[in-house]
Amino acid sequence: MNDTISILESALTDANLGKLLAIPNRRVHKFVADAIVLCKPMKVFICNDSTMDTEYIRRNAIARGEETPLANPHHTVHFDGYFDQARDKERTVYLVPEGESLGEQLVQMDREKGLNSVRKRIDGSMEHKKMVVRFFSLGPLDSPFSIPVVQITDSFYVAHSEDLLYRRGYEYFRRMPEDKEIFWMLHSSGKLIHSVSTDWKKRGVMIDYKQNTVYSVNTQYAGNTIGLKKLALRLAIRKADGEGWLAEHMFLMAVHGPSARKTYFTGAYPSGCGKTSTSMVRGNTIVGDDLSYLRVLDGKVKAVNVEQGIFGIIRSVTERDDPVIWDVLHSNQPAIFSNVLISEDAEPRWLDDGHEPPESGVNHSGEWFKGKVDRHGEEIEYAHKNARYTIRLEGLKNLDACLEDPRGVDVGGIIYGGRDSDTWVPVQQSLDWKHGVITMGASLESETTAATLGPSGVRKFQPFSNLDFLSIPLGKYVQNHLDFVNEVETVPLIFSVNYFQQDEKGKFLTDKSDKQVWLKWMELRVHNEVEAIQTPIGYIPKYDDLKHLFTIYRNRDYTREEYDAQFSIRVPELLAKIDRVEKIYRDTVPDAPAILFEILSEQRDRLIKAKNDFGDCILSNIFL
Ligand code: SPV
Ligand code: MN
Repeated sequence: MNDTISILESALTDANLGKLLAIPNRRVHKFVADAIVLCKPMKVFICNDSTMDTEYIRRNAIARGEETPLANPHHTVHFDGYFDQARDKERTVYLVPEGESLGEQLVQMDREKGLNSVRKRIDGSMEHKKMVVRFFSLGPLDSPFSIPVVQITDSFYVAHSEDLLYRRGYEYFRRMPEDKEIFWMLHSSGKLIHSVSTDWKKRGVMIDYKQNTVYSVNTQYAGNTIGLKKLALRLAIRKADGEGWLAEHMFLMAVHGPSARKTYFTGAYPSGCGKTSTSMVRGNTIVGDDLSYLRVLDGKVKAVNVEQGIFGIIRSVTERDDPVIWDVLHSNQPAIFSNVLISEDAEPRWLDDGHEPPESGVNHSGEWFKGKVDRHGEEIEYAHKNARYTIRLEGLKNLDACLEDPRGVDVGGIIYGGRDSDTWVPVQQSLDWKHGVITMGASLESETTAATLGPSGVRKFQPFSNLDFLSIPLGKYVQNHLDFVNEVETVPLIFSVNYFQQDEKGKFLTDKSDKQVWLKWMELRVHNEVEAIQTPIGYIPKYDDLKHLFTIYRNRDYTREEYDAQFSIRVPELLAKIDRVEKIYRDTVPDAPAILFEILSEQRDRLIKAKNDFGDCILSNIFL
């Protein structure tokens, strides 16, 4: 009998051993055995996705205090530690073998050193705990897109969240070929006091891409712990790089056009910049809100949602603005709320929920009362800005019928959007694919939000909204985007949007709900059913077309003054942006493709000419 089996036999009950060995894959057995030797769990639970097993996970999340039941019996709340409320970019590190480098933009360290360090932290981390082993698929099952993942964790909250967010894969693991590439995730919350990770100063996410393995330790916040979300994305980007496809931080939705036509769009916006809310705009249908895989199949660009649920920011979700989400969050659909406040009557409360703020309750700081301050004397809000809800997509009224299509949906357009107060217009189309990849995707900047640790509101370089998750040198990644459509007949159009444009006094120039109009305009452009103005920065909508769309979809008059304020071309800001972006690529991206600099410099020349002809702030109509 080999080592692996004897380790499993001594650590697992017969029932659990039976479930594990029913998966005929020796690499799976070995990963579990190695994790047992390292983490030394008191017990091991293998989840076979039966109702009994998935319910066991949910019940244990509650019994162990990782989740607290709410008045609605299908709802729970999970709290992360006070200092563990967002993704920790600095402590998310690639383990790079000697002689390799991922470029200046990515946090990395020597692989051997990193492995030693993380293994030390995770050694014995489950001594008084139970280890949970789960099997999932990223992307639909039995599809060219599927990637199987094994998740090991000592957090029932993580295992429960994944049950809502990902496709269960136990049966898929039983039937897939033994040599199928697998992603491996090992997580421990570490030492817990009151169910919260206490060693957060020693937290870390270590990505060992050589072994397709990610370690996460001493943290609970989903963005640092849910292996299938951003941890697997980093491995998927490398796999995609090797195989000629794209793994993206993008929503996927169908915009409904005339005569019930459905046109699919992906959209890449940094965290907290309207990605989920765009994918939920009413009158359209959602496939996914956060992660998409894009492949060329049969000469077409096809996409799937990597996930089957939403881990969405709950701040500002209101009955009026987000009726579909609101309904699900007030229904019998399962939901986990995180870092909201539990009111005296066991209801979840979040910031800007459209009701009077509460006076007291329990939140991520413990017992909360109005006026409570932290150790620096700063007032603690009643819920965290990055508080979230976790739900399955299946309960949404606006769910698109193609979520599980194993061949994906045809992509008509790709949208890049950031939080950009002074530069980009609300919507525009690139001059062509390469222009879109370089001046929109590769040039994206956005002001920071509460989704990552550190100050909010600081303008940051955010290429493709995917920099946080990039696991290959940035230049290579840009080149992959440029090359992606080489064999494609109908190339998707590329657009940019900006919902955060302000005037000189800091007033927002557009309303949240206007995104409906921008989407419908883009849909018409994909089918060449509306004209546009060719400007130095791209194709911009004509006033009359927007006026018409505002009447239909917003039921209001859209004035020429609004249009002029929103769609004027702000030349000095655009030139400054090109300078900033170009400098980053020149100084820190040695493998940046030459064409990137050519396209930026052509755009700069067009803008300087326009400035000489028409001044600093140019009405789009001048280019008619
Ligand atoms: C994001 O921050 O982009 C999210 C949530 O989608 S997290 O799981 O933290 O990545
Ligand atoms: Mn995201």
